Amino acid sequence: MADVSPTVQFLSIDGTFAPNEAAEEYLPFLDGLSDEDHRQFYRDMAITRRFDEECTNLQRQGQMGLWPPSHGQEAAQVGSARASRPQDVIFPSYREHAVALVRGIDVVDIVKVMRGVSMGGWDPTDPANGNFRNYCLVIGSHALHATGYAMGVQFDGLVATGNVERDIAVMAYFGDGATSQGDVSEAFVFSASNQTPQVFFLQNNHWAISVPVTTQSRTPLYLRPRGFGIPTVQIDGNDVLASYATTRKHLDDARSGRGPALIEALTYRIGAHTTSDDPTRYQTPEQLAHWVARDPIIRFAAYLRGLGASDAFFDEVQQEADDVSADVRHRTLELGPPALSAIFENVYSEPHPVMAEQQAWLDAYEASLKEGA
Ligand SMILES: Cc1ncc(C[n+]2csc(CCOP(=O)(O)OP(=O)(O)O)c2C)c(N)n1
Ligand SMILES: [Mg+2]
Repeated sequence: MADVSPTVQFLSIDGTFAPNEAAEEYLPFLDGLSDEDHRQFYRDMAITRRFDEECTNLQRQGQMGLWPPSHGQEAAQVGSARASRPQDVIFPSYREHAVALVRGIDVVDIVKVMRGVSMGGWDPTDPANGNFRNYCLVIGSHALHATGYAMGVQFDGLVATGNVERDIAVMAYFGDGATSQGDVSEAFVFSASNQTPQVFFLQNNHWAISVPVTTQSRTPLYLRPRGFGIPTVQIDGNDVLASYATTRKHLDDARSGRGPALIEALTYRIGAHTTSDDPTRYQTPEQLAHWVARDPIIRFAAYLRGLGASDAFFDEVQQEADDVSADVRHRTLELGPPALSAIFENVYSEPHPVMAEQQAWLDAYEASLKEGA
């Protein structure tokens, strides 16, 4: 395959800054990053890792129905999210906890969704929520929502005006498994045809629940959208700088009217698909060890130490991460159960006789239990 280009990487596995050939064109997009920006990348990743562990524990203790971990995918998420501008609009799937954190979502709102006490968690139209749309559990469907939204941005003339504070790019996050969905292919067609201002951010974590990516595709996934006319790049998804620089370039291009792009971030789901799953049934210990050795947070910590970060910095971030997770635990325990009536709300936009009948039946049933007690 002549057009297989190497994977963009800035940081080698031991944290040395050693951009490879594919990274060269993206080097200018690291310009302007301060020491504090680098430290923020680390902080975002470490807090997300800690939050994610706490949520897994809370689910095990019966506080949530389900938890989809982000462990291992923090660099792909933080680099790309930090590359976006406030006015950009983000369409996540259900594992983008680091992106949610960066965009300013109160992460307890994610817990509410997984606990079943909220239908959507947060109001995506509230400016406080960073243009971060709701989590989407219907695989791949939000790629279409994102493309439709990006077409709307074009209709509204909010792209390529040269106003960097106003021009909007759209970014959709989805997984390797999602690329097998028709919705994603249709999104590519409409995006390419309309040259929409958007980035498709594909986290190839090598698994769609228990189905390996090798079963999903006979070709590297980043080559596929090229057939639709969408430029693509494959990156080391465990290198936060690669994720940042490539996303920055392609979001900038999108905002300035140069059309869409897809970034395939090669990463790995360390552990379970969700807390309902037992990955030891299909992940081999060797493959797991290979990827654990490429942990994105350990790699970036080594890089920061090379830049002079001290133990005091890492201790401070650990304390901050512990504080965030203690707060999440505290507020989760206070959430209580969902109201029973909630299952009838939002089924129809207006009152509906069948819903009223079912609710009356449930109320009578609940009352009968109390009578019998
Ligand atoms: C349309 C649809 N089909 C099937 C499912 C069940 N399902 C939930 S997650 C998942 C795998 C998705 O894998 P991938 O896109 O790689 O994302 P990852 O979970 O690895 O982040 C499937 C098949 C679903 N939620 N929606
Ligand atoms: Mg996957």
